[in-house]
Amino acid sequence: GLLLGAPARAQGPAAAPAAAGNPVIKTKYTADPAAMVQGGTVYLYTGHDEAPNDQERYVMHEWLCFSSTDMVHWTEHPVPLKVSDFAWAKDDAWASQVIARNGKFYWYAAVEHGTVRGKAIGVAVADNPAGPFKDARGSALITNDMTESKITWDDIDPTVIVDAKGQAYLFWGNTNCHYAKLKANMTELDGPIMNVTGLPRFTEAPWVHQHNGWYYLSYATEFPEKIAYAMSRSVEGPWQYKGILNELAGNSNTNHQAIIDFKGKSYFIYHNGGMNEHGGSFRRSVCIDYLNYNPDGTIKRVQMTTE
Ligand code: FUB
Repeated sequence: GLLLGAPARAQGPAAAPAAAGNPVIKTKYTADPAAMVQGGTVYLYTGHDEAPNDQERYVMHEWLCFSSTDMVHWTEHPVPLKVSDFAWAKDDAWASQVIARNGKFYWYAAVEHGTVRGKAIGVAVADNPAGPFKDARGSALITNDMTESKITWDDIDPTVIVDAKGQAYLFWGNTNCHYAKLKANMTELDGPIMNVTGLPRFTEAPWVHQHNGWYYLSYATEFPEKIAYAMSRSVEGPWQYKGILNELAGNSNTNHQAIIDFKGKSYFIYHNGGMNEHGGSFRRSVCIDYLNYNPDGTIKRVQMTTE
């Protein structure tokens, strides 16, 4: 969590306590964070773990959006996107990411396809970061074809970036990490689907970001999951593996990260299963810690905190 010095001073009997400390969202179980900076505001997008306390399975029907100007106090917005907003999808609001382009906001999200067996990736669009979002295509952008992998959940966990030349790329995958160019309209692929090589023990959850002239591809490795990362001068690689970024996320088999710079600091946003006695792999919670780069661009291991 973020050590902020003195807690906010109570302003009277009705004042709420300061909202600092991990997990950052305490009112709901949240998972698979993605974050986007727009001016002086950070938008945090998450899945919503709705599994009853006695059920050990994913129950996820919608995504959530929170915003903050200080990374400590978060305001929840009305539910901006649900599985049912994709008419072709049937369930499973899994991991996602939102990006700004040409004055609009594009949300890439993994769901269970309604008619094609397996997971698929859709894209929704909005005029505002908090939505409301609507399906931008009326069909999946990526659909499982079962040719490359026998698993039905290999087309998950989209991450999106526009590189320094203005070319947009979508990365995604489980077991194999895929990528493809996006057209300028952000709703169609532009060319073939490629595989990223050089990512040892890739499980899922790629996140691609840029910092000081480097591209970073962080991802969940092994299972239970740690987060590892690779660096490259080009978003098309070659990627050089740089090691583990953070350790197992307490009490959750999965870990899933977003990395941003905001107001001069860098942040590692992830989830664990530590909110309360019911927390775990299917009732996860988003946490935030500082991320620190070394002068050569490599990243120090994240120190997970409870504050
Ligand atoms: O939340 C469902 C799935 O679990 C995500 O898509 C994976 O990244 C893992 O966190």
